[in-house]
Amino acid sequence: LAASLLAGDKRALARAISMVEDRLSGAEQVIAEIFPATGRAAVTGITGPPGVGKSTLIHALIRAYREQGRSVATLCVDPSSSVNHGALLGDRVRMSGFHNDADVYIRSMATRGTLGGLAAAARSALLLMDGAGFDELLVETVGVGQSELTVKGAVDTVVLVLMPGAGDAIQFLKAGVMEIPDVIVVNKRDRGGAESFAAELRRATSVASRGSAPLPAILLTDGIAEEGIAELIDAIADHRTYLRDGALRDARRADALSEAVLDLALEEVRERLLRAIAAGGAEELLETVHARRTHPARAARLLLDHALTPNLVQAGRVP
Ligand SMILES: Nc1nc2c(ncn2[C@@H]2O[C@H](COP(=O)(O)OP(=O)(O)O)[C@@H](O)[C@H]2O)c(=O)[nH]1
Ligand SMILES: [Mg+2]
Repeated sequence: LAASLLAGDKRALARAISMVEDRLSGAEQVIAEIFPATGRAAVTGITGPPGVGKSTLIHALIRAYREQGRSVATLCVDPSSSVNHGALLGDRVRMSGFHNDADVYIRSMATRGTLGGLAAAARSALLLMDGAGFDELLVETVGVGQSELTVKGAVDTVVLVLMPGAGDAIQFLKAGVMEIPDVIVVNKRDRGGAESFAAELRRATSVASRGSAPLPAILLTDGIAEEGIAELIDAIADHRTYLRDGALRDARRADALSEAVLDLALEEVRERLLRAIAAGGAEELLETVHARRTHPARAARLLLDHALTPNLVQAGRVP
């Protein structure tokens, strides 16, 4: 499977992503084999509230990148809906124009268990797309504020999509609740009020400056008429140049990988603890806490030691 995936086989890619989603045991082995070949794709996150036109813009971006001869894989991560939810289905229909293009791959991913679990699955899916040799990876995530940043670390360039009247976003930006994105798109400019909204955004982002980083480019688009798309592609390219010239891209990616390792380790610790507790390994210890002979912080440390000690497994206390 890994060999087919590395050769660019989209069916192998689809299967590997499903394995990741379903947490099948072979998934880790596939990732292990393709991981050395990753790190080549340029990754752009397209984020923003529901209904602003993210999917529509991604559709236009795919077409524009294909005109440049670049292959494109997109991942739509929606923590709020199941796979059968209308929004995702709508995405599929809207994007089906690329069905016969071997250099386009489109995938949706909905909630599985925890948000952390979804973020981990999304990160793995991006690695797999990268390994399959796609030049451009576009990740659609939903939300404003902090909730949308689940895969931020795995993304080189963050594009925030808004539409005129989305005043919440301006408040979030001003208050520093939301990190300032690399590019801001005011979509649905055909609806009016887009220029004044963009001006407000310009003020908000210059107030909430972020050190030496340049202010985000602010662009107006019409996703349906596909207007402003070339400018958006240019703004993304400019941000890439900025990252490359400052050697920031590799530093960011290194940070993201470190973070991924830490996240996975935390998840593993959590799972081992829960398994140890489920296996009854903590009962006696907890009884001593109930009897107030062991205080909670000490019990927690003991539990952690037990859960992380492999010979407990050998002793048959943890399955
Ligand atoms: N008037 C107008 N409608 C748009 C524009 N872009 C997208 N839409 C419509 O807005 C709705 C939501 O678009 P969608 O791409 O699904 O938004 P998403 O939830 O952010 O992915 C759809 O009905 C689109 O046809 C635009 O530039 N102008
Ligand atoms: Mg969408």
